[in-house]
Amino acid sequence: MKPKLISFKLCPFVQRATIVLEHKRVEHDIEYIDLANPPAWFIERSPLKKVPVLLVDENVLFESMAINEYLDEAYPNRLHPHDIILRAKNRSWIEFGSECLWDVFHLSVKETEREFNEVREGLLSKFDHLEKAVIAAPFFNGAAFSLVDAGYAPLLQRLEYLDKLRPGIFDGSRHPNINTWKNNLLKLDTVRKSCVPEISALYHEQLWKRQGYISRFLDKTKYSGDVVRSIY
Ligand SMILES: N[C@@H](CCC(=O)N[C@@H](CS)C(=O)NCC(=O)O)C(=O)O
Repeated sequence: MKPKLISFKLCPFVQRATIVLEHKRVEHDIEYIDLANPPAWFIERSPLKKVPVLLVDENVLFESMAINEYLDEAYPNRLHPHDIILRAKNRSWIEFGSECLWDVFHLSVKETEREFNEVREGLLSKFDHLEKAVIAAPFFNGAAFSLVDAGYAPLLQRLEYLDKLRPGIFDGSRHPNINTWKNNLLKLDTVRKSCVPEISALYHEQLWKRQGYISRFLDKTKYSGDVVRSIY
């Protein structure tokens, strides 16, 4: 049976898994759920009530990186490095990327410019460390695309969207390796196909519903009526 991914269109953690599914051309089904109103079967089956969940026969896999490691081991063309130290370091940096993703989430919800800038500075300080670890020629480890690249592409994509709205959030001169790596990842077919085609419009709509400081930079003519605030 094909694996089935339980997804939410805007979730960057789900996108980590769809990148690997695309990259390895794994035949799979996707079911999108509304996280604001999750179905009862999902609450029942997802231990943390979070997406992604991957259903493999009767098994419920959860946590994006556990899912990606399963996909990497189950399908040909291994993405994690062979060397055990490099593999462990990649796992560490993926975990670091999850922390950065929470910063990007906070950039979307903080209400004042001051709070927004505090989160931005926290993220850029994390990037000072990441910058030294990224080879970016063209990928994190060098030539080969790996799970760590899949772990960061959704984050770098959202950062790009935010930076387009309010230029200067990301600083390519402070983080040139990350900048090159970001550009290399965002032009990959597997990354472009890993989310729904309307992702940037959906992301903007989500920013609007979150009504954080960044939403001031959206084109307000696109959003009419009363704002129904929601983090989803
Ligand atoms: N550590 C998890 C994070 C997954 C996560 O936070 N997913 C969010 C959507 S982007 C979610 O399902 N949130 C639902 C909730 O917290 O109720 C992973 O890597 O898979």
